[in-house]
Amino acid sequence: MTACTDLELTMHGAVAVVRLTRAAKRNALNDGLILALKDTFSSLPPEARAAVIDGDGAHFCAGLDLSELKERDAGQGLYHSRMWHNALEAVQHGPVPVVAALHGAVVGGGLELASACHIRVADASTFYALPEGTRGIFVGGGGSVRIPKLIGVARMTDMMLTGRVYNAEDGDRVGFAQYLVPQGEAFAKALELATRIATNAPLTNYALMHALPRIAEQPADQGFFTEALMAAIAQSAPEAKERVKAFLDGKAAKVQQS
Ligand code: 1HE
Repeated sequence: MTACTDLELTMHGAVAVVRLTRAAKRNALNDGLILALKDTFSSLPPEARAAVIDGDGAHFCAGLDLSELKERDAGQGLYHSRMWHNALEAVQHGPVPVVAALHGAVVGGGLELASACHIRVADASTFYALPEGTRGIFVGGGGSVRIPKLIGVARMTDMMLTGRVYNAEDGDRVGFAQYLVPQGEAFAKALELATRIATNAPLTNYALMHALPRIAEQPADQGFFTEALMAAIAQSAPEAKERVKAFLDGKAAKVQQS
C-alpha cells in the first residue's frame, strides 16, 4: 500500500468512505494521491459492500496537480496518463459500487474522477469545468471516454473549447449528477445511498458495474445475448431465490414512491 497522508479510508458499517484530505490545495491530485486511490480501491477491506468518495474543504477536487505537470516530457506524459487510467479503472471496476459526494469545484481530473464513480450526488455549490482547454493541455484521466457518456461529445467539446462552467443545477440537467441536494448535504446523501447499495445482492451489484456498461456498448444482438447470460447467472444465485421467495411470502418491501 502506498503511504499517502492526503487520502483517508474509514469504514461506516459496510461502506468504505474514501476522503481526499488535501483541502489546502483544493484536493488537487498529485501522483501520490493517484497511486493511493489505486491502492485503496484495489485493496478495500473485505467487509466493504459499497464506497463513497468525498473531498475535504469547500471543493471536491481541483483536478491534476498542475505543479507536477511542468516537469514531464512526452514519454513521461504518456505513462502518467496511463497511471491515471489504471487508478480510475480501479475505482470504476473495483469490487464495489462507488458514490461520489460532489461539492464546489469538480474540475479537470476531479471531473474525471467523479465520472469513474457509479453515482454522483452534487450539492448546490457544485460546479463542473474542464480547464484543460484553456491551460493548453488535454484530458488524460479517461475523461474523453467517460464524460461524453454522461453529457455527450458536443457538450464536452464546448466545455473544452470555450471554458464553459456548469453550475450545480445545469450540471444536474445535462447529466453530470444523478442527485442534486442542498449545500452541505452531498456526503450524507451519498452515504445513505451507499448504505442502501450495500444491502443489494453482491452479484446484482457486480452485474451493474461490470455487465451493464459492456452490454450498453454492444450491438443489440450481442447485448441481448450477454444480458441473458448475466440474468441467468444472477437469478441462479441462492440469495436471489431467497429474496424473491421473501417477496412472494409477503416478507419483503413493496416498490413504493418516495
Ligand atoms: C492547485 C490546484 C491545481 C488549486 N494544481 N495546485 N485544474 C485547474 O486548472 C483548476 C485550478 N484551480 C482553480 O481554478 C481554483 O484553485 C479552484 C476554483 C479549484 C479553487 O479556487 P480557490 O480560490 O478556492 O483556491 P486557490 O486560491 O485558487 O487555490 C488554493 C491553493 O491550491 C493554491 O496554492 P497556494 O500554495 O497558493 O495556497 C493553489 O495554487 C492550489 N491549487 N488547484 C495545483 N489543480 C489527468 S489530466 C487532468 C488534467 C487536469 O486536471 S487540468 C485542470 C487542472
